[in-house]
Amino acid sequence: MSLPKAELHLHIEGTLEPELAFELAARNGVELPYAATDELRKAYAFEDLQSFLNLYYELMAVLRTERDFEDLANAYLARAAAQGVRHAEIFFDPQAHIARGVGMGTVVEGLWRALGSSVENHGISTQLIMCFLRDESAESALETLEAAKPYLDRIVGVGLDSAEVGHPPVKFREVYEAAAALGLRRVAHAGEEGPPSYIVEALDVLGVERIDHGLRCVESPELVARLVRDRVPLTLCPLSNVRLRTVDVLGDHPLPAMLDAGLLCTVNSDDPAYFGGYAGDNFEAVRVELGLGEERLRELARNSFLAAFLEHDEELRGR
Ligand code: ES4
Ligand code: ZN
Repeated sequence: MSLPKAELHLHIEGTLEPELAFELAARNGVELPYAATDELRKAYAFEDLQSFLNLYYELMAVLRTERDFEDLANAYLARAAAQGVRHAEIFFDPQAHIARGVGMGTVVEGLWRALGSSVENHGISTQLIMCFLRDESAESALETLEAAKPYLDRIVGVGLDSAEVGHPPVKFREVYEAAAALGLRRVAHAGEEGPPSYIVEALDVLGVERIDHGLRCVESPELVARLVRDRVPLTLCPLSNVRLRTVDVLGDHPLPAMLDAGLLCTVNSDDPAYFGGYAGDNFEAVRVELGLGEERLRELARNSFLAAFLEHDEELRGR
């Protein structure tokens, strides 16, 4: 579906399609424990967030050079453009690369080779959001922010991702304070698998402007009322929720009720190579499976520009 939209919840490493993974493995002499793309695709039957993350981190081994990150980003941007994405705020996970000996500079410079010319080449404006891995230590997050200092002109904000349960937002208070002092915008995954209290904590302790996922807010009427009152955007990822079994089937997704409640919802693809679709595919899926009409789909597209870290004139051009 090609309704113009902004994508606000997209992990660039989660756009690694099996074909590109094998191409990069061959180029870099990296052995993958799968014979071919169809065997790899069979590994995409996930039980929960952790079972997905295991494969997501394993496949990153093929990303080694600036050119790899450039190719990865260009492949995403081409697919996103074909599905109506006009603006993309792109997450990346530097700690997952640094741990493999691939430095911050390789990742950011490589991504920038694609993002720097994305408006001309793909018709998509872009921003980068650097995520901290919440299952790593608070000290590691602080070191990562330090390593990013030479590249802050290319990074709009910070986020928090990876295994949620047992790693509450409060663990990252200090690094979020430091990020805010550097002028960085703040978002965090919360309420994907974790409880509604993690959403409250992300708002109160980390000072985030948007909640990534936020799905489990529906368990707390008090929290829903607050999110509605304060117009806090939620970056929902419907196909991701089905694949990671947060909801049983898409027809059970609370998105329609969340819109009816007045929540500022957006629809995004999360890790599209793993979860069965890009931004337009997510819009199409909620249209078909949740029976959302034209008005609701336009509202979701409008919300995506309202919730973006865009200047107002860019926002108007994006519509
Ligand atoms: C992620 Cl779906 C999801 N949740 C948390 N962390 C992530 N990293 C990449 N995809
Ligand atoms: Zn995510």
